[in-house]
Amino acid sequence: MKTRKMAAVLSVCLGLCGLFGGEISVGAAEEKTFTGENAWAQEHITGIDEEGNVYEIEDTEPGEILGQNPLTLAEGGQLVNFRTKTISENTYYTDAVTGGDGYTNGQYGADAAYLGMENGKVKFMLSGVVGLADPTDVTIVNLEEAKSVSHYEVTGGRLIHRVTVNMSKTFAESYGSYLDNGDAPSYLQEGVNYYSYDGHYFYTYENFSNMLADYRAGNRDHAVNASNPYFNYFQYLPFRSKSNYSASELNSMINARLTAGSKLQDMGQYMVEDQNQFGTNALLIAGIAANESGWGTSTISQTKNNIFGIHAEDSNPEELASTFATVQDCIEEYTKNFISAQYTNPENWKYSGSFLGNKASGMNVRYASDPYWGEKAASLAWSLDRASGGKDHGYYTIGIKDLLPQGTDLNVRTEATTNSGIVYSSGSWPYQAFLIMDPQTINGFYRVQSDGALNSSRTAIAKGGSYNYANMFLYASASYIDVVVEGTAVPISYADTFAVRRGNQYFFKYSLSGGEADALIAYGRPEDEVLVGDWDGDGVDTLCVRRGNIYYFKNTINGGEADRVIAYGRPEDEVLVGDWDGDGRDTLCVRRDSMYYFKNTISGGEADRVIAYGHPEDEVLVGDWDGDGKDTLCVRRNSLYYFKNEIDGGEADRVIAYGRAGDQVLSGDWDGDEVDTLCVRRDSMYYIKNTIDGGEADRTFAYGKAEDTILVGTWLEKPASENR
Ligand SMILES: [Ca+2]
Ligand SMILES: [Ca+2]
Ligand SMILES: [Ca+2]
Ligand SMILES: [Ca+2]
Repeated sequence: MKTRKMAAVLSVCLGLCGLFGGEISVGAAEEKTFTGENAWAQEHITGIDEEGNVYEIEDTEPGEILGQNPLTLAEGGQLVNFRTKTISENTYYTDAVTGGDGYTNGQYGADAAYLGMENGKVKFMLSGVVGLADPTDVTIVNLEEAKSVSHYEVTGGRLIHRVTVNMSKTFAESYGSYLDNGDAPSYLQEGVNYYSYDGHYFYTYENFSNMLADYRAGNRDHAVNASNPYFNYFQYLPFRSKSNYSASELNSMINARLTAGSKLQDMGQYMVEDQNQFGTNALLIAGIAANESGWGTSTISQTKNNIFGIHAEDSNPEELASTFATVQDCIEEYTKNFISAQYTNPENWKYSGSFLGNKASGMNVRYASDPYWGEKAASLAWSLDRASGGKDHGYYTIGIKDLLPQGTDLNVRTEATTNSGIVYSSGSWPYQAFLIMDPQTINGFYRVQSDGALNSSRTAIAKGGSYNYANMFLYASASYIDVVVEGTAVPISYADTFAVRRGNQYFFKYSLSGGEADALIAYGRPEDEVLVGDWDGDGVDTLCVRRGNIYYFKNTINGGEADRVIAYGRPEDEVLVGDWDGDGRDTLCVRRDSMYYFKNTISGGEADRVIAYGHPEDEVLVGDWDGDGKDTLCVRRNSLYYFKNEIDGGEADRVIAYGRAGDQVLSGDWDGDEVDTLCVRRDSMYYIKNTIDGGEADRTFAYGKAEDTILVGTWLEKPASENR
């Protein structure tokens, strides 16, 4: 087994510590060994074609090595040639920004930008990383003598990266890869070749030497997008995101790409299941699996159900690779123990950022010798997404730390203040991606999805691989993060949102938007009546199942035994829920025609208050209409609403007309200002209004099915930092 001692990894301050104030952490030294996770990929070099097919490159002998010895180079030379070795030999280098070791394989990407000699080493930029290589490992090539040079082009509105694997041959002679980088940005034109060795800033051929000068100077002044760097969405989408495709949709999408006998048949569903359990975006996992297994056709996948080449040690990959009873087992092992527990875990030495990335940052740094491994998986994710309606790309807001290789090591904290504990720091890898959960900052911080799985108090990294999207978030200073993708995802709400009930299944949604549920539980029986309230005053609403006059209260959102059972009133009573006395706990009110029997404790016995109000046929809503902390009634007659702010009979305090007589109406605090307002429902459309008056809805969206039973509640406890 070829392994390599990692040099001590020290956070390099680069003289910027003072400038970055308290948000820079000093990393600890560590020493590790590493090898590619899928060394089979070094025996069988693969590329990707225009159709997203993964094919084996057969021309893998170094042959005649193009270029000159760096030590005897007279002058000139713009390119570094890494194709100087046989396929099983990696080239190791030092990352000039982080000080860590890196590795690449010239058979997967031949050319790099030549930045000159430094302390006897060849300085280069390749796949984003600025590195220092031993002069005996590489040659220097003049731009004019290379028959193929890696570049970007716009084809059919797509940004395509053509990667050369052999500069002594043309693309037609040597194949290389054709990597879809997504929708081409508007500043790039069809018919022009653009050059970039970081994938973010593009240069024309005329500016090739200016590009090298910019790289040496640490700026991108001559790029066509000098102030607007490009970030390939799926290459920089954190793993701690969710695909919008359902299990059955991802199955169909992948199946449509397969040839008979592929091991990926019907595996999309497990990628979605494991995503929801281990926090590993299913579309990204599908992209990795497709690349690592040649869409489920590789020998290791066929003979060992190993679609990721796990433990295919390079001394004898086909022999040593792990065997799995089923492909499903392999997906679980990979998502839980490789991605979640290691590559996305900032306390694990393999972590370099929780996204596919390239050689500068992301999983690609330590995972694969192929410098375009992350871009390849992203390319296949693009191809799946593009063929299926594009539901995923552009959905999340992505922020980047360091738009240039600066080496900032950013603290990530429990709350939105520098007084709060540091849970982890990003490390000094540039271009690190953060999933920004809410584009609105709090006290100068973004709420971000945590890369590492967290303990329940969000104060430390938890081991084991399980991940909970709603509860595992942290805060990072917005001063060090630039938003490069403004997503369409609606932020998590800590006020009222919806849950859909189907039989005894409850699908909870944590934002006021459509799409897949965030949590699902089974509780009680399909015929049960269900009530929602905050029975214990902890700020979170939970369920109560009613059978006749017996009420089964539950204080957590999960199945299992009730926390409290009481008998109250009669089986035929209509029951309302509200906080009638403003103590923070919801209790019941029994209605019999126009008589209301209010109870301020969860117990049987006499009512605390009895009033007569409205007519027996009135529809009644409950809410805190004036924000005084106490719930009161609102009587509805067709499209007229009579709001009352005290619990007594007599005249309404306010009357408005809203919506149509046939509308279903819900009440809730949709915007978190502690005042309840109305939401009109028409089939599966919801029209939310944040003030008590008529007129246009503040927010409209489709959710679930017209026949669904809908519940309203605050399902998540509000974190301290979210008091805006
Ligand atoms: Ca509660
Ligand atoms: Ca109460
Ligand atoms: Ca009130
Ligand atoms: Ca409100």
